[in-house]
Amino acid sequence: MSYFLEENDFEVFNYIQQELDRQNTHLEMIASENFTFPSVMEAMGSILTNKYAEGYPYKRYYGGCEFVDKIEELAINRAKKLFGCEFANVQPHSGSQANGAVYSALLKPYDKILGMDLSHGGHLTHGAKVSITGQMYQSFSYGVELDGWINYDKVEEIAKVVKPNILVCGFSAYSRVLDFKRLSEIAKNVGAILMADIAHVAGLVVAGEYPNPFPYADIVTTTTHKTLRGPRGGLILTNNEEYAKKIDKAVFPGMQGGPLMHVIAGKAVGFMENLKPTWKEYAKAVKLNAKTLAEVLMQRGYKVVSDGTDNHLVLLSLLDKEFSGKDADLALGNAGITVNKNAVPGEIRSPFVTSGVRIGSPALSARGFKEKEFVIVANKIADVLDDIKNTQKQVLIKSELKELAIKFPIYTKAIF
Ligand code: DSN
Repeated sequence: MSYFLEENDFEVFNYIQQELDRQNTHLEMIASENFTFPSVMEAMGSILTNKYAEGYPYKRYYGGCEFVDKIEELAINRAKKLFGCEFANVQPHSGSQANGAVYSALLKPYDKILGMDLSHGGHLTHGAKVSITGQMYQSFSYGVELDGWINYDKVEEIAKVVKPNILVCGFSAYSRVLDFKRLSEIAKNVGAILMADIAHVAGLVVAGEYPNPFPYADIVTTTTHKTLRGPRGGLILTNNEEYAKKIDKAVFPGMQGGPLMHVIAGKAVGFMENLKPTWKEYAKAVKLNAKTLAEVLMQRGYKVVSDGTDNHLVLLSLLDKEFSGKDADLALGNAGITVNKNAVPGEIRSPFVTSGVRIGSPALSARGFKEKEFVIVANKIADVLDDIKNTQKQVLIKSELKELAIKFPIYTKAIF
């Protein structure tokens, strides 16, 4: 009997090979995506997927956990070292699960969440009405000003009226630094817990390239696959022992059953990469490349929300254009540049259409693109948008960018 995918299920194998080709030859600029390390994929593709380990290290409901206990312990210790905190739960299957577990640990149904509005750059799990977090709890939101910046005085005014149990800060589409100190003062003044969801910027935080929400935030959540470049998954951190105990219970047995031990091993391996001195170079490049992208786009006459970026993403506003975010997303896709349409401050179109695109630097930085290449890419983006109906130009740019992409190979094989 053959164990290999190619011989056992050619259909799936074949699509994975096509996806390998897509990842190698297109320019991946979705701000929340990245290319993880082959060592992380090796751990994720390992026999650890076979093991049930409900519970926590050395307190399991199953036998045979002596080695997975060590692996989870490594992941926890590395996470604590990276973020400089006392407690870590590495079991959430995703960022949404992590946020849901924090709420279920610390809130009663109909308690109040105050988070950033989804259409202003927040996340579904920050209390959006279409999410369970906006249905099970009373949710309220703050946003950004028309210039794209958060006005903390306004956040404070809203917090004073709402009196939330949890104030959530963090974002999916905000290109500036958050003032965690000010947010913690606002939270304290209204008796709220401050939860910072740093999914987008965690990889910059651990490199010292973005402020660490500790010691200001009571709880920090993140995904492990965005700027952190680890496996797809979630993580919860705190310095508060009482919260930590409640959070552990909320993750298991509250929300999840068996932890994904192969992913937890991937998290441990990813955290090891984040602890290396070379990680700082990567994080610096991510920021510099995003800044370069914003500058070139502005020089080419495009409106960048907040007139620049302090992190890994650029939010391009197309409010002054006749075409939408959806049109831009499609045209750039045709030219081999993968981005996503995104709402912008002062949005006039539906969430399915929008007037903006979100463009990120993490994945191209992971394959070694530097400022020089980002200047080329930013100009190609402007070339496509300047002449958005010209599909022939898009085909030509796609082949030029493919030439550029293959000079920076990322993976030689798809299956590890
Ligand atoms: N889907 C993620 C993003 O693109 O930002 C958030 O979960």
